[in-house]
Amino acid sequence: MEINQIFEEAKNSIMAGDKERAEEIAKKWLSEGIDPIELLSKGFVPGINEMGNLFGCGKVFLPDLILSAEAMESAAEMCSRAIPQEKVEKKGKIVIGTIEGDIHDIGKAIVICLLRANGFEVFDLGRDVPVQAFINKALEVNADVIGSSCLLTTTMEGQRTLEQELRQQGLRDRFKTIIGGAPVTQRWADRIGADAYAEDALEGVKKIRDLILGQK
Ligand code: B12
Repeated sequence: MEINQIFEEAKNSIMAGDKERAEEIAKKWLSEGIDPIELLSKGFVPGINEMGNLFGCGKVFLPDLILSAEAMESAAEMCSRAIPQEKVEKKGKIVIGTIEGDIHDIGKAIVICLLRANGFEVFDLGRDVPVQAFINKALEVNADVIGSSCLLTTTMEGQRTLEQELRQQGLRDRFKTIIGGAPVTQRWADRIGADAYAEDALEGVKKIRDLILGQK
């Protein structure tokens, strides 16, 4: 089968909310040696993004979105497991989570997976995480970078609060910060004073590497 056709099938399985089909596709093509990052980013992810657009303009409803999200979670997990892990000394410590009030975590899971695959040590706080929990964990593990994700425009404010709290607690120079999530932009990062912004997981790994190298 042509590669674009595989991506198209992967996308369709997510849009149909067909978890079994998505798993079948992942299993088959991963075992045939397809690049898991490509299958994710060119196949499954466009499917969930398209569902988001349709949901946004009222063409599909929440139950459909939930089914698609479940299929997406499963496919993302299978692709993540297939990404070869770099067995090197840990390159740096990252504390990461989704901002309080926000339960979206599929994108964050992909970021974490690529970071781990590239030899970083990641502490995943999960989703709906209060600002102070990011700071406490970063202090506890002596993190290099704090990463926050948010998918709702309303929870973006939490990323600003994180910057403010770090400053108020005299910790702003101790950790680098990176922000991400669909509504987030470089402009927002500049406005709130975050050290970096990444549009996707691959760029996230690169920016985090730069932040850590620049720091040492
Ligand atoms: C899947 C999904 C869900 C799933 C989430 C399942 C889960 N476990 O995550 C479910 C169905 C539960 C859900 C619920 C809701 N959702 Co929703 N959801 C989405 C959807 C379709 C896709 C998100 C996604 O997974 N994308 C795929 C991943 C791979 O992309 P990503 O998250 O952007 O992540 C990438 C980058 O952003 C970046 N990145 C992400 N985080 C980070 C962090 C760092 C540090 C770095 C470096 C990079 C990085 O790297 C990732 C990989 O490349 C979006 C649509 C969209 N366009 O985003 C809507 C969307 C975000 N949801 C929306 C809404 C409204 C909701 C609900 C409020 C619906 C409701 N009425 O209940 C609830 C919110 C509940 C809550 N409190 O959070 C709206 C938000 C609108 C807004 N203006 O804020 C969107 C935009 C849909 C829409 N068009 O209206 N949702």
